[in-house]
Formats: sequence, C-alpha cells, structure tokens
Amino acid sequence: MRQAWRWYGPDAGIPLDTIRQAGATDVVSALHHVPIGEAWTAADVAARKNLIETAPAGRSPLTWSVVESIPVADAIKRRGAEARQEIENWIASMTAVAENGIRIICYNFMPVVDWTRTDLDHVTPTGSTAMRFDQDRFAAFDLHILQRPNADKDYSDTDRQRARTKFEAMSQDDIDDLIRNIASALPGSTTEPMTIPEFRDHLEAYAAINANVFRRNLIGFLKAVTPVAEALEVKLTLHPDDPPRPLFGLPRIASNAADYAALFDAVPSPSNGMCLCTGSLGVSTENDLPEMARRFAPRIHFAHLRSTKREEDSRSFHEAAHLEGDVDMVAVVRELYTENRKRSAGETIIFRPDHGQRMLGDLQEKGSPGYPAVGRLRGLAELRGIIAALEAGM
Ligand code: DNO
Repeated sequence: MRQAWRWYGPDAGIPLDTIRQAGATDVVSALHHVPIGEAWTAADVAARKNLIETAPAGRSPLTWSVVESIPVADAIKRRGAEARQEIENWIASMTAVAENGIRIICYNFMPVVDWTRTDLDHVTPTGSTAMRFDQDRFAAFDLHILQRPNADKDYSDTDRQRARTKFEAMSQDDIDDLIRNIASALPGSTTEPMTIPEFRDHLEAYAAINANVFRRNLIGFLKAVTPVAEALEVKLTLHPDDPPRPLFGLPRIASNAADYAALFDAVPSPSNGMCLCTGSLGVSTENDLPEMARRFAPRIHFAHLRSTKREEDSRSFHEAAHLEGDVDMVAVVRELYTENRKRSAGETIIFRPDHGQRMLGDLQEKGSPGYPAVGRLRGLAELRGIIAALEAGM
C-alpha cells in the first residue's frame, strides 16, 4: 500500500522533507487557493506538481498521487440554477488533474458544513491535544448561538437542558471560539466560511431537501461525471460524512454501508469509488469498519486511517491515537492489505495517516488543526508497524 501525507502547500509550514522523513512516498494535495466552483487549469496543477515532484539533488522523489479535494459547489448539492455550469467546471478541474497524470480524486457531498468539531485542542491525559466533538457544546451552538428555527425538535428535554447549562457557562471568548470552529470552516473544508446570518440563509436554502432528494442530487452528479472519469481513467473517491449523522437538520447520505451500497447500485461505474475514512465512519456504533473494508474493497482507492473514541454520552467523541479508540485498526489494515495484494501496481490503495494529536514540538506551532507534523508522524509510524508485521506474514 502506498503511504501518503496530506500537504497543504508551500505556505503551510511543513516542508516536503518532513514527508520524506516520515517515510511516505506519496503526497495528497489540492489547489486550496482556487475559490470553490472555479475550474482548475492544467497549468496550475502542473505548477503544484512541479513543486512536489522536483526533488533537490540527493533527496528521494515524492509523487503527487491523490487530489483531495475538488470541492463540489453548493449549487450542485442543491441542484440549483447554476448546477449545470458548476458540474462543467468540476469536470474541467478533473480533466486538468488527469492531464497531469493524477488518477485519484477525493471529494465529499456534505451540505452547508464539512467536517465538524467543537474543540480543536482538548487536552488528553498525556498532555497532547486532540480534536473533539462535544454534543452539548454542539447543541448549545445550534440552539443558542445559531438559534436555528425548530432546532428544539431535534433534541430531547435532557439534551436541551444540558445545552442550556453549557451555554450559560460560556464566556464570550468560548462563544467566539465555537463559532470559529463550526461556522468558519476547518482547514481543507470544502464549504465556504460563514457568518451566523449566512449560516441561517444556507440552511433555509436546504429547507425542501430531504435525504432522498439529496441522494438523488448526488447520483445525478455522479451520472454526469463518471463517464468522463472513466475515459480519463480517474477514480473518484467519496469521503464519508464527519460525523456520520445529520447535523442542523440537514441530510447526510454517506454515513454508513447502506448509503454507499445505494450509490454503487445506482452508479456502477468503476470510477465511482470510496475513500475509506475510518475516523469519520468509526464514530457510529453501526459501522463495522473491517466489515466495510471487506465489503467495499474493490471500490476503495484511498483511505484515511485514524481512530476516534466515543465518550460516555455516546454522541460526543474525540480523536484518539491511531491505534487506540474504537476502530480496530489492525483488522482494517489487514483487509486493505489483502485487497491490495490482488491489484496490479498501478491500482494500489493509497492511504494517509489522517489527523494526529498535537504533541512535542507541535504544541509550540500554530499549524493547521488536525494536521500537526509530529502527531501525524506518530500515526504513520504506528500504521507502518502494522504493515511491516503483515508483510512479515504475522
Ligand atoms: C479533514 C478531512 C476533510 C476531507 C474532505 C474531503 O481532515 O477529512 O477535509 O478532506 O472533507 O472532501
């Protein structure tokens, strides 16, 4: 399995040598500076590729093998008036990527908000910090800060009481922090940062879109893009919802095995693939990750490997160390490794250590939340250990 590292580009403070020293050979990157919905050009992709792949004398080569992500514009998700044009633009971006020899593209289809956390630096018992989703803080945001109409219907009396207590104990700084974490969009997010009034407008635009409609919109998108992807020999990998359940009353439709099965049935094209993100899917008790890895093995071209730990209330969770938490990582890697051995060299599954806790030198850096150098290096090292053991026949 090819080992990769997400790189946010030259200004993000992590030099390419970090990737080499971590032992990865492959890079996952995107043109984060291009506004969502604007078509990428082959020249722009080539410039980024040059930056990644032109190794200084004496350094080992790196390959940009996965694009994560080409964002899917909101108009496509809602099938709004601009949807056709936006799909054309998305296809143009995919073509620019393929012209540069990159054959795996990750994307997601989450409405209004992308991956969501309430706390970015929750202190763990080792002194490292982890990202966390605290259900009560989330509900406090929804009910008291966003003040979403009818939000109270989504919570029990006890939930609402707990959210109120949480909210009343918050300082203005806490509130600002929570707004930044949820509405301002985390790094790599493929949705636009929003003010609270914009957030409400966005939700309003989804008022008539339930899970069935939303799934139909995704299938419509896939039917439009997969024939071109096939011709370009590109694999599209849908990233799961994070967390894998509806938020803010919005539908989410890539949260479990049944969701993915429905998409593969509706659009059987071999270009319709999956990014197995164990951290996102692992939050739900209904997802058996080794079983999902086995069931969808031929569709998996890219994997995000990390673990989460559900907390007492079962809806809160934090990002655990890669071999801790609720995910049976050894069993998942074994499934991927087994699938990978059946494939030809050009078809290998690529994985990256997803996220990492902030530790050691990370704690002095102001890097991208979720993407510290040392925490990810620890994650990759542990995953490499599993692979080495499998390779040795253990
Ligand atoms: C968070 C990531 C997301 C993910 C996109 C995929 O760390 O998993 O940013 O890359 O949602 O489109």
